[in-house]
Amino acid sequence: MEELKKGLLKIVSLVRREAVIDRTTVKRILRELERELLKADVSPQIVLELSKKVEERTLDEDVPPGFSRRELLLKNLYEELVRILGGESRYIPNVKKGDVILLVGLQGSGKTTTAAKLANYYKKHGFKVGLICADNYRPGALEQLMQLAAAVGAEFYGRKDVPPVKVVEEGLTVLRNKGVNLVIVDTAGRHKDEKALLDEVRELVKILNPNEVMLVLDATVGKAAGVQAEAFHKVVPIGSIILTKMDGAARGGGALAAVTRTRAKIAFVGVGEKLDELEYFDPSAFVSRLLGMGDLKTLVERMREAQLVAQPDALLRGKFTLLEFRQQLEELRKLGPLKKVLELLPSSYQITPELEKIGSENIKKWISIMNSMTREELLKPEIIDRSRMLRIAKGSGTTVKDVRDLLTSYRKAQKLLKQMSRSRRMRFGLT
Ligand SMILES: Nc1nc2c(ncn2[C@@H]2O[C@H](COP(=O)(O)OP(=O)(O)OP(=O)(O)O)[C@@H](O)[C@H]2O)c(=O)[nH]1
Ligand SMILES: [Mg+2]
Repeated sequence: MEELKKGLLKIVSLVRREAVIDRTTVKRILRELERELLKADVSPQIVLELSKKVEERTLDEDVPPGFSRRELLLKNLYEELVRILGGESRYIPNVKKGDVILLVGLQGSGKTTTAAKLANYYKKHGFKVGLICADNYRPGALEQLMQLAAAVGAEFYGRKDVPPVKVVEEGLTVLRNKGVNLVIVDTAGRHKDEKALLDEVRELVKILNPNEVMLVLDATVGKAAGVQAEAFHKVVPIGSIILTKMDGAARGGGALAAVTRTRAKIAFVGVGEKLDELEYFDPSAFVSRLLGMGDLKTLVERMREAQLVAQPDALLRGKFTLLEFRQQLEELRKLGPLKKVLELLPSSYQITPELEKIGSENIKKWISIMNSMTREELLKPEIIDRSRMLRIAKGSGTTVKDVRDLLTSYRKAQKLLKQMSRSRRMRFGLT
């Protein structure tokens, strides 16, 4: 982990030190970033994807008013790092239904320890947790989990004389009868080969139908964690990943980056042997810390806000349907008086008198008109004929003329965006 942190800090200070941030310096900084990430055992494929994305965005996007390209570079670096770490969403067990979590992973990865840590974590969040031991291979596995269950105050079920599939079936009934509303199943990592392990996992999934399969991976293996994650993912849909032993993992950064290729989210990281040494993994907080900037999140948020107004970048490049038009108008409405908003736009953006005339009254009316359209109409405005206009006008309490006015303005806005896009591309020498 330290390796990655050191590398990224170096990049951040490089960004801050450069006298000017232009095409050449951006490229040079990103080559340096690639070197640092590779040193931290991040896989070459991810490194290239990341640096290419940051480069494109930093050179393509307009700098929102009041910010510098330097800040834009930092923001994009931050956002792309968060993205490769799996974005921001998480599994939340359902108290009412009584969820089942199945823990899988190779031998010694830390499943049993993690099962107890999770029980501890969810208990603190108000769940009544039960642990099931589905490991009848390793001697002492049952005793290990039973003791841990007692230590964290969770219910326990396990028996050695029947196959794991039977144990979990019985366990579910027994634990639920005790009022348990979150069941965590610990499985065996020891098998004669990987195929036997995966076969058993598949069978357990069939019987249990778990709400969440969590894959436990040892972070000390570095980017090899990605290969393991993919092997499991082929057999069962992995929802969350837990990386253990991050406390001692010099190559933890590589492991983190590698596992997200399965599209599973990193939910927790294990940072020690003790039962409370499990951390909820929040990619954005994590990346802020890595980049050594507590204030980064604020910067990012302020910039996002400014960009919303100044730079509908995706729109400029892609399609601009009524759906996007409505979204833009909704943003405008949120931001208050239109005139003010328009003043924020960079002067290179020619504001036509048409756009300036859009009063807040119109915005409200237009949004309600668009709310009366079908999705198909929003995506393909050209299909809106007179009879559709009539229906839409009726639905939104407006007139056919209003609908027609809206469509005219939409077309003007579309044309304007096209022009802006062209001039922008020329400014950056992209055409
Ligand atoms: N430092 C550290 N050690 C950990 C962490 N998580 C687990 N361990 C240790 O890793 C070792 C293996 O943990 P177990 O939980 O028994 O692993 P397992 O996956 O259940 O192993 P099998 O049942 O044999 O497949 C134990 O010594 C744990 O204390 C962690 O986050 N940090
Ligand atoms: Mg175990």
